[in-house]
Amino acid sequence: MKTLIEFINDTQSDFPYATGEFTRVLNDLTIAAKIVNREINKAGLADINGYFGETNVQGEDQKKLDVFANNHFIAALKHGGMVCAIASEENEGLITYDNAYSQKGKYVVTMDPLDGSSNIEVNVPIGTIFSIYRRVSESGPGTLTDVLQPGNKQVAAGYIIYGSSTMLVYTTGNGVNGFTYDPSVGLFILSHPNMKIPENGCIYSINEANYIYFHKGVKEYIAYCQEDDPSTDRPYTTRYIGSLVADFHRNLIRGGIYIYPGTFKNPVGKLRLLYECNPIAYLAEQAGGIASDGFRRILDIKPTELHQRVPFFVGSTNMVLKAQELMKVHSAKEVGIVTE
Ligand code: AHM
Ligand code: MG
Repeated sequence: MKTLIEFINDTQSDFPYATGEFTRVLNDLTIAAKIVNREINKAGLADINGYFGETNVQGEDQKKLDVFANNHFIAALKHGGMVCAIASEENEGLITYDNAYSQKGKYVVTMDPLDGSSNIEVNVPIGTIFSIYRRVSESGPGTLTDVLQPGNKQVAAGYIIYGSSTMLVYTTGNGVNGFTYDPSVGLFILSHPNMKIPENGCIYSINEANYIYFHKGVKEYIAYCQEDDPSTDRPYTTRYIGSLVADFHRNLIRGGIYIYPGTFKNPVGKLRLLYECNPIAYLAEQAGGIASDGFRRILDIKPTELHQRVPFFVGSTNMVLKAQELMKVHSAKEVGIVTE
């Protein structure tokens, strides 16, 4: 059995960024993840324990779990002192620090502290998604330029899935490895070494309720998935949890495609580039898959805003390529995507 810390130590020489500081960032993220995991497991007790916006017996306000998660990830990273700025889904602006110690941090983190949080009350898997970048500014508090880097500059990315078991899946640009949390000893144990997404898959994941708003290319891809062709295992099967981490995790293991496309109503879709699509895209590529907005590689998009949204097609290489081929019935411009 190899623990996460042993694994990081063993693989330090494999990648250039694994200084003690970088390891500390990863470690800080796992500390927060353990606390969030403990809290999520108690979510079913919400009503009797007075969570979610109630006041507890000490007179403290009980935060919603997504706020709770956000606070704990920010606190852990701040305490670690290796990160000079954080961009979080829960915060409109960039989070920076006043103290000189944290301002020295070489890294910036973008994160969605609790993705799919609308699924908490129904016991469906949810997740934390994160990216780590090297800062580009020289000194002082982190800046927007530090976090508005294209995904191809990520030093590491990963997610924690709080599911039937809790797992950390991450990459530092040298493949993808998965660690299952053993709560009895409080350790993440390497359980899924060198994860690879099958080149072909049979699962497509998309919220088909939005079908009437989809562009022709997306509709044609759905029709393709539903055609009868036993030689290519079609019709495929549809699975959609509505938790990106959980949908991606399943497709990573079994093979499949996840799509959150742009629509007539929302040309840029729903998912956020910095802390949802970029980290998942990096993991997908590192596992042998691909990720695009239907036209371009996600990791090459130059972000202009913290909470920028982007259409998202990610998963098994041949499935995403097929979807991209069918998307060509329209140009990117025609479906409202600005490519410069
Ligand atoms: P959130 O960040 O508000 O939780 O939204 C992101 C989630 C993804 O996890 C999920 O894949 C998607 O939104 C589901 O959206 P929809 O309900 O429109 O299908
Ligand atoms: Mg989210």
